[in-house]
Amino acid sequence: MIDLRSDTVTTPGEAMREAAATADVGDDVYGEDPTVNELERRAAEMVGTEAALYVPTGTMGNQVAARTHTDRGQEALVERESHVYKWELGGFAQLSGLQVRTLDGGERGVPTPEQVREGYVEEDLHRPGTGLLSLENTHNSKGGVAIDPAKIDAAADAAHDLGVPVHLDGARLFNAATALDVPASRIVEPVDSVMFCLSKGLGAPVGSMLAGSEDFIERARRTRKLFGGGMRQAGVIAGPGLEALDNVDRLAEDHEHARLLAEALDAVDGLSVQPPETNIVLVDVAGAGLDAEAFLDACEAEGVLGSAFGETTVRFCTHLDVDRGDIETAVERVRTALA
Ligand code: TLP
Repeated sequence: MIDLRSDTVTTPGEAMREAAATADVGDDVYGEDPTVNELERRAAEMVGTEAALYVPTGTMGNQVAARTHTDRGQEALVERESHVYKWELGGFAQLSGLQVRTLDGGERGVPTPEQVREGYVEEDLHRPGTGLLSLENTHNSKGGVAIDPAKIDAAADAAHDLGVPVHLDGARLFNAATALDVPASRIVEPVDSVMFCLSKGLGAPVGSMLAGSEDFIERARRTRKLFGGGMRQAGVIAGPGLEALDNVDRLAEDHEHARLLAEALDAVDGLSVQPPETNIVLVDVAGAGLDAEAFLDACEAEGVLGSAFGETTVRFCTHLDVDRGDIETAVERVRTALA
């Protein structure tokens, strides 16, 4: 089976298993796990922030950030197709008591400064006040598009001018940095916190990082505890996380595979493919007279897995566990599935 459902499906290789087996550990709630401490130090260094916090999942990283930045009852500005809005169980409302106001970030999923200003609500006797702007890069739902740092700067500056802090869901931050050929720290520069996942394209079995100022991370550490994310001898999972940081340099390979996949599938009758910018390929199957589920069932019968991303849209994701040969085989199988 060639599994292109997500870049989360990678399994840890020998080096990661070895790192897990040999990690120095301690109780991380006491701040005594040397492997976690090293991971937090390196992660902060890589994104150019003062500090970072190891969290079990990307969802927890985003939710901890929202809770740490805001007061209950405030509003959060989120993009209408963003992961925090669509796929985190309404966590901003459930876990932080936030009222969410959605902004339509258009084709690339990034709100303009005008939209931020229009969406802002000033606190008064009747109105809750805006407590957060949340952005996403790469934008998953829009097809893994890598948002130009200038666009992030503009939205973040507009929020800051209104005294609103900015969080970036950078689950695939390093994919964005690779595609844009800028250091990740450049993308992170204008925001107050960033979450990035170790468990996606970087291949770790588990874990994400939340990064920001020392003061923010100190408070986020308390929020993580509140959300049940205070871990103990977490070095056994942080060890593979450190290995994952070494996989940043190979993300370009995934992007190249996505490009090859997209080109080949676009040439198939009935399929229309958005040119990918990173490792996510969105395929519109309407022209084949199928909906996404029927198309995916046919693909699965031939040995290829993808995800439904809309009525007639399917997502294929390239990752560490598929090579060029797998991509070529996948294309053949999709052709057979449609025949
Ligand atoms: N995304 C998953 C699914 O939930 C859709 C995937 O397969 O792409 N932010 C973004 C932009 C994400 O894409 C994801 C996961 C998360 C946050 C949450 O990360 P986890 O799964 O670690 O909680």
